[in-house]
Amino acid sequence: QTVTGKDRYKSGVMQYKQMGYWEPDYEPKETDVIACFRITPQDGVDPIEAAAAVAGESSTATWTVVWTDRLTAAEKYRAKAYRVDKVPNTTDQYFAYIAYDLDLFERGSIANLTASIIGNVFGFKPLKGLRLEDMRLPTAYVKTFQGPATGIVVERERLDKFGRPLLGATVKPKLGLSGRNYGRVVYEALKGGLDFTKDDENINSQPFMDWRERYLYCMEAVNKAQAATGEIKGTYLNVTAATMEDMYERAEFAAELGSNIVMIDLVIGWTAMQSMAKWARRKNMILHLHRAGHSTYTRQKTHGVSFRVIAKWARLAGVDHIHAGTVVGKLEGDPATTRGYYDICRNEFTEKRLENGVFFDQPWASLNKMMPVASGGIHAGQMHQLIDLLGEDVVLQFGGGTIGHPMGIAAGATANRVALECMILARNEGRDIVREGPDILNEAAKSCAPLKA
Ligand code: CAP
Ligand code: MG
Repeated sequence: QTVTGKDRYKSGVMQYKQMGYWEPDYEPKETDVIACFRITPQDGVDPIEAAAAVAGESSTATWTVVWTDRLTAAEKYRAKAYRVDKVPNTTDQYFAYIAYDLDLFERGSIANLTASIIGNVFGFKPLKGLRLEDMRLPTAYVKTFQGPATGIVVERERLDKFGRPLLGATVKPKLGLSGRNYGRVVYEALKGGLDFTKDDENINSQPFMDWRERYLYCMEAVNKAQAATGEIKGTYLNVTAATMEDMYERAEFAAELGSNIVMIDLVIGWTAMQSMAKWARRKNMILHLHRAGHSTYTRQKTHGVSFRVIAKWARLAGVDHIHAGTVVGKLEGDPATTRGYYDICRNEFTEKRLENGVFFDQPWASLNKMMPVASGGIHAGQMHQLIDLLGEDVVLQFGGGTIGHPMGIAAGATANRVALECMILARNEGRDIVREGPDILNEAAKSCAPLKA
């Protein structure tokens, strides 16, 4: 059905199909970027016309034919909507597949990719909702990015920690501690058995604690904890700031103090993230990404951008760590979808698996792997579930689950470390940790008062 007359006016001008943005016979090329959108057209709008409109507005088109099209290789540059499927069990949603020629994109720039793919189309009148579900980024395009500077393998080598998840904690309360008290939390948590501590998403340089003061006390704590335990430790110093100049200044100071890791928030934007990734590569620094803000576009299931796409962009952009969900914690996430996110972070080649929400085979062309970070409302009592669901290459981060321990911060860290070690041991002995998990924890708690508490 085509939209005509006043309906056509109501839903915006719709002639994208006619302009050539719908090509049902198109066979995507190996080098095409492909996007899968979930489209919910306005009532009465033809889903195919809606898909063509998304293809048009995310590539070359405006609302009408322009003379200057004739001065370009318009046929090549037009994105092609080539497939529209009804979403099962819905009445008004469709998956639209759109192919983009590689030459539509600048090499190695997420800002450029996103300005096309999510630049205009999400406010389009003919659509009630639009969600970018997944993208296939071809090898030729992946090769134009640096990817994570450190990656999982080298991170483990630098830390000299293998065969188990890494353990971390976000310092709490999020805001209000002085530098000195903040440093105490870091020391206690690291000495108690954690590998990392971490600044929270919203700690930068507030009146109660200047960033320099925080870095100095934190690195003193890291050094003391390393000396006390003989293990390599780290603390993610958040360098998020108002300007790139400030971020570089903070990151340089962190490097001068000998930090092995710095942290940024997703809210700084893709260009800032890529700049920091470039810096981290030069400095041999691990770069931790806190996905602060992501739920504003990932949470709604009929509008926005899925986290699997954010994770893909982040791997291209070159962060080493990325928050990717816990399944069992306080924040939204189901096992199947979360598995898809983890596969995007950690696989050499991410296979299409619709049951995990992954729509395409995704080659990574030897880009390093990102370490997923599980954080948000988790604690030692869930250790068996966390290891079962998330595997070994992950940072398990217990903020409240360390600093809220009844016997204190170091005890909280010890409880987490003992829970982790006993569970890995049991798994390596071939025990069924899902079924026996609580028993395994209780056994270990007999000789570990903090875990018992
Ligand atoms: C966790 C946390 C993290 C969230 C981020 C918080 O604290 O510090 O920011 O985990 O979510 O502020 O809630 P707790 P995600 O460990 O005390 O819960 O990892 O999903 O991006
Ligand atoms: Mg937080």
